Amino acid sequence: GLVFGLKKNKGTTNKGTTRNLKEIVVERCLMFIKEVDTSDNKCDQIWSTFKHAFIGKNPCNVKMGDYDQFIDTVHQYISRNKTLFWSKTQQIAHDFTKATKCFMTLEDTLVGYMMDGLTWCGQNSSMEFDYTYCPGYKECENNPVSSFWKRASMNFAESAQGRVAVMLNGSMSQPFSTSSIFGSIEVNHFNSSIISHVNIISVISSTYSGPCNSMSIRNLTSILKNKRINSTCKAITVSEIQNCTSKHNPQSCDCVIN
Ligand code: N1C
Repeated sequence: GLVFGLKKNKGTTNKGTTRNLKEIVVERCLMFIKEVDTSDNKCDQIWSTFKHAFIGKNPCNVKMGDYDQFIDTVHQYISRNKTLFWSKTQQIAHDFTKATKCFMTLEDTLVGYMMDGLTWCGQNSSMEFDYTYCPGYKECENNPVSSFWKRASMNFAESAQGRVAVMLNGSMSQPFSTSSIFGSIEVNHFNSSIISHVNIISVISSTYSGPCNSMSIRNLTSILKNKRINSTCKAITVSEIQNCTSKHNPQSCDCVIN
């Protein structure tokens, strides 16, 4: 079975809007600006454009485009050669970026950091949040949370430059899936004039599984090739990654992704 990946909220009952949503989001925004990125951002303005995207709307009718204004309000610089994408490897990808700081996932940018792990939705004909229930992907595709992550991912992928990396789950039958956000949105928004190379990391549980020449990963390679983007693939085990990240030396960046 899977020893890593996305375990949060799958198959469990839906929750409503996270209590104290505004306080949490604004506090995270202020903290991020203070500690991580001192760029010119106004957290009250960011909060109001975020809220504007979904408040007063049917929570099954919030689309990616509803977050356009929010995305434009957040000013975020993403350094070259640092972007890490992932699909079905949420936990290990974030453990890696937290331990090494060599790469940035969407959650290491202001947009993703503010909303990580939260739930939100509004209601038709009311200016209130719904604290009892928010629809998930199974109820309707155009829900506020899913549309947010799609829109944020699109922006993140468009701004990726230089050598980028993606961690896929090599223990699954389809490590690269065209129905995932990575496969359906991010890859399609890679800008081949600014991306020079994609490092595909197939995360596996043992050295005998999930080679890079599976149909699924070859499909990703050929999609990238059609976009004139070079790629290489390397299989690495969960324990190798954990060994690399526990050393805390500058070499640990190259140890996983090179
Ligand atoms: O559908 P996925 O993975 O391929 O999406 C992952 C991909 C990453 O590269 C990220 O840049 O898209 C971005 N992304 C997030 O950063 C993110 N944080 C939390 C996409 N989704 C994100 N979530 C939630 O996890 C969101 O609710 C979405 O539906 C899942 C997708 O996870 P996945 O299927 O493992």
